[in-house]
Amino acid sequence: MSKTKLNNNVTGVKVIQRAARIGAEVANIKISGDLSEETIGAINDALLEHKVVFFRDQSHLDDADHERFALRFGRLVAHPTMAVTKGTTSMIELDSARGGSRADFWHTDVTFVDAYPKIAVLRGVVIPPFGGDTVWSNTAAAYLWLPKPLQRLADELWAVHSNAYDYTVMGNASQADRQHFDEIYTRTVYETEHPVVRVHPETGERTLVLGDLVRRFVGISKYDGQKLFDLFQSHITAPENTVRWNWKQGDVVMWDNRATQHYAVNDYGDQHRVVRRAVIDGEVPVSVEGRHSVTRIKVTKQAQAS
Ligand SMILES: O=C(O)CCC(=O)C(=O)O
Ligand SMILES: [Fe+2]
Repeated sequence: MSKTKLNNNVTGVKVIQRAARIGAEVANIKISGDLSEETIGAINDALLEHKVVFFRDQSHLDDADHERFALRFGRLVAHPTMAVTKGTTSMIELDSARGGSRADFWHTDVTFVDAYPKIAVLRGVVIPPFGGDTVWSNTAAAYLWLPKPLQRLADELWAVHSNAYDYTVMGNASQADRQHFDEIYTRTVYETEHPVVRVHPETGERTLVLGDLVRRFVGISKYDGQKLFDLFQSHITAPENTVRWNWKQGDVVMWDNRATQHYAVNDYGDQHRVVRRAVIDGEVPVSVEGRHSVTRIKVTKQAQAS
């Protein structure tokens, strides 16, 4: 049964749960950079509890308003390799008309670096009449619902995440997508080791850190690693562990990037779809034993060539 919390007395904000394990709509709110501390606090609480929050009808926002709102949750950071959207200080644009802009694979954003973003704020700029939903999964619930022996196994594992293009994963990628990955997305190649289980710095929950940027597990053969990856990833992406959002133009969606993965469904054909994203600086993950993630490799291609 869907739970609707009473309006928050101070802020008037209403939180409407969308699925049992993840996702809530935040209603009765007009997003801006000038919201009160109480309202920002109420949004942050809803985000920590539900992992992804949805705001309808925010068409009044331009890029500057979007960044000012995001700034209320921390420091804005540019993507390590992708170009900043013109006129913004840090945003990226994903435009379906350009190669490499359909994020149709399960991932947490930017896990190829150590302190990957803690929060992302995504705005629907051009939304097609059908298709183009996004799905989010709860990586804290995925851990919580694992049987104890599998939790203990995950606690001990570490994985290497990289932005290096894996041609075996995206066999049907277009020429434009491949070129985009080679020339822009992997202009600097990173490899970072993260614990498969990180302790969430605000909630203390244990969350699984996996997704399609994982290249291998530390100290485990490729073949065994693939089976382990499939095992844990299947718990993360199980339908009951997800929520799916049908975008309308002007929607804003915020997710806790420390406790979720997402997948942009590529079912809108040649229709035009544009979303813009601001992200907030994150913390270096810490394992259940208190060890921190480490970046092992950072190589810029221009530097290699010269
Ligand atoms: O296009 C979308 O809905 C999501 C794209 C994505 O992966 C992101 O913004 O991080
Ligand atoms: Fe993403």
